[in-house]
Amino acid sequence: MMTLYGWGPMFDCPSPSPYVMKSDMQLQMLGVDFDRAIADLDSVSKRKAPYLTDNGLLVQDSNFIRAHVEARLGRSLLDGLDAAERAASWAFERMAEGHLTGVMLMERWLKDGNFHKGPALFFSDVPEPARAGVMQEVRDGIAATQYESGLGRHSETERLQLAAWDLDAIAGQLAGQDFLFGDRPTAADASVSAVLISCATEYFDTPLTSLVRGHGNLVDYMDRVTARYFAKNLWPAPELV
Ligand SMILES: N[C@@H](CCC(=O)N[C@@H](CS)C(=O)NCC(=O)O)C(=O)O
Repeated sequence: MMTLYGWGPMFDCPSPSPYVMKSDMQLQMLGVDFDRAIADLDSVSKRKAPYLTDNGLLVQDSNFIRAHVEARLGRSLLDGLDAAERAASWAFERMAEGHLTGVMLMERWLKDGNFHKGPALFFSDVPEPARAGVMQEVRDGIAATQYESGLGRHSETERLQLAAWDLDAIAGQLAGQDFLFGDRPTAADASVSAVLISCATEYFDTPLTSLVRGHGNLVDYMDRVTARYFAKNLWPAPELV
């Protein structure tokens, strides 16, 4: 039996993590039976979720989770796509996860109001006297990482412009289709829609919400994906709040 480790609904999203949503959707797309359990980041070497266990074998990272399950089943979430579509699929995933997510992360973690009603909840198990210091250390680390990547050197207006160009590209690819590459979901739909849902949540005070929701086809797409994969919460109660 496979178990996917992550977190269920928070911040008016099916998971606080776009990567957990992505793996959840991809396992559903592949049609495998799996359990869901709350992640314990201290128990795995990469200290990130999602991770998967499959009869004792540990697989870390959403990309390797998909590759593992596809290899086991002998089929792929890219089946039916031609070479150009497969290339575009990977590029859209990397843009959403490697770029757009950076903007979303800064909006959630580095804006005080958003941080305190959102990611601060992850620190509820840190003893009170140490909590503020630990939270500040983590936020400083995120700010430093984003500065190193270059994203943190832009003004907020510039960052949002970059996000708007990502969203234009996704909306342009989707156009009037149900999914990114036609009428059935493929690998990139899980990755891209999870990032869109994370950016579009109205839980946080961020211009990203209206940037995503300004594209009617992206709103319909998120609704379609949510109805298909997240109609019911199958995650155990969160241990983080
Ligand atoms: N490349 C990884 C990214 C996973 C990731 O960044 N997960 C975040 C949650 S959104 C995490 O576990 N962060 C904990 C930490 O960095 O300490 C994947 O695709 O699975």
